Amino acid sequence: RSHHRFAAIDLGASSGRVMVAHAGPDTLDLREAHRFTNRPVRTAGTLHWDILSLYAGVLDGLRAAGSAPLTSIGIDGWAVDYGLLDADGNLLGNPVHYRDTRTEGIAARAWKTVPATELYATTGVQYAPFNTLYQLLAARGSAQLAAAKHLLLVPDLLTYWLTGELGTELTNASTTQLIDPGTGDWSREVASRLGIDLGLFPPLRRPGDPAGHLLPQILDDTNLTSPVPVTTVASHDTASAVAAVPATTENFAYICTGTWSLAGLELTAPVRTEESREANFTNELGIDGTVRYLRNIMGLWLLQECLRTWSTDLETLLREAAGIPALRSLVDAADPAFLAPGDMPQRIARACAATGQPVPGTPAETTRCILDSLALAHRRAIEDAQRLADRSVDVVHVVGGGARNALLCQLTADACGLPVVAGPAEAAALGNVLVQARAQGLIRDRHEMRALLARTQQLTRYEPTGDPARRTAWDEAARRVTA
Ligand code: LFR
Repeated sequence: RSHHRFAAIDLGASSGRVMVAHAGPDTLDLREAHRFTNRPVRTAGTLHWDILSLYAGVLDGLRAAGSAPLTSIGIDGWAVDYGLLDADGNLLGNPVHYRDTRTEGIAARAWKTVPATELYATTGVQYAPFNTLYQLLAARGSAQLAAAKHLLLVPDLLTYWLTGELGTELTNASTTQLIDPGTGDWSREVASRLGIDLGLFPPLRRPGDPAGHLLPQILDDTNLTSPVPVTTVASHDTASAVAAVPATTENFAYICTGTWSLAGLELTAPVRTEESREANFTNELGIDGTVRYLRNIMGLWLLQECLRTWSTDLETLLREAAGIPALRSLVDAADPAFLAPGDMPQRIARACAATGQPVPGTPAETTRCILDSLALAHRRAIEDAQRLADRSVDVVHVVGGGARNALLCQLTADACGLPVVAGPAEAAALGNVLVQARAQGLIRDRHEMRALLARTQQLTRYEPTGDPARRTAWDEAARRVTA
């Protein structure tokens, strides 16, 4: 057979999905077998992931994948969060959600032991309150952490339940702020100075490594035909998505859009200068030892959270927003005030009022404010990345769910003054599949992966506006807001 059948489990902040793909040297098609919502739950004041419900969704998805043989399965998901296991392998409590506020003020205390500059010079990871490092410091002294034998990042936890095997996948581990992206190994000195026990992490594995086989019980539950190998993929969803950027040249920037916008460059070595730290750029690891040099931008979360308040449909909002004059009010899409769940329209209104700008009065106006602000944040990230990494790009690839948002893509092209190539929307799942296909020897390297994507996926090109007045307006807006 020239192509094989794969399953990709891809867990996002608002939904999880199980996708089934046929992939080979000339084939790449993907269909959704099952999608399930990911709804965080607050108990006793702490925001959690409902991990058993997600796992049940994964099993439903594998059942829906059909009983034809699967060559392998791969799992990717969001970064930084983890579950703890006791010595018997039982989960100790539900994983805490990165939007929980338990890490407030923790980083500032950690920096008294290891200064922020030193921490960045080693780990290259941008400051975010939820980095695994700060979560572990927040949990220090808890009975739960004291009882823990193993720590598993979320995709690694699901892999463990499916196969019984323990491992720590490297691309995701690079988001813990405990890895040195220059060596691809743990920053042992940082960990020991901060009192973090690296022994909690099972051995590192890399994309393409085997991760065991589905346990007999799971084969029974899902009607899958044995044996079904699980392959380690780039288990950080953003790493999988970057692997699936359909670039045809070297000089590209990417924006992985979903709940977050992760905007930046693919490099061969980390950039850990002071300037880079001050600009809050991160050096996460990608496949083949590449570095994902990017900035985390609050992303479509701002809009998703508004939609929860409004219960209006997105299509209508985007149509109305497209007709509203550009750049009337802008917010800083990186402002930590927007991180936690809650009344988003009100927080945006407050931010506009506090900066003396017109306060959006309707959902469509708020939507426009969000999309303009996001496009501007994309521009700033891509400009800064080029300057800090001393590289230049001539195209911006938008992948992930936001690739379907034509208004956001056009505004991003206008703001950046560069063509935007949008798609694939299911980049994380495709990157997941392609790494599995490569592990089977069906595809040679990441360049072939990208060429296959460019040949097989439907992509949409957005040219920046040629209108000099509009270009000037974006330049002025960029000076007005810091993001
Ligand atoms: C995107 C993502 C980002 C990470 C954030 C939190 O889904 O993985 O890369 O910063 O979620 O884990």
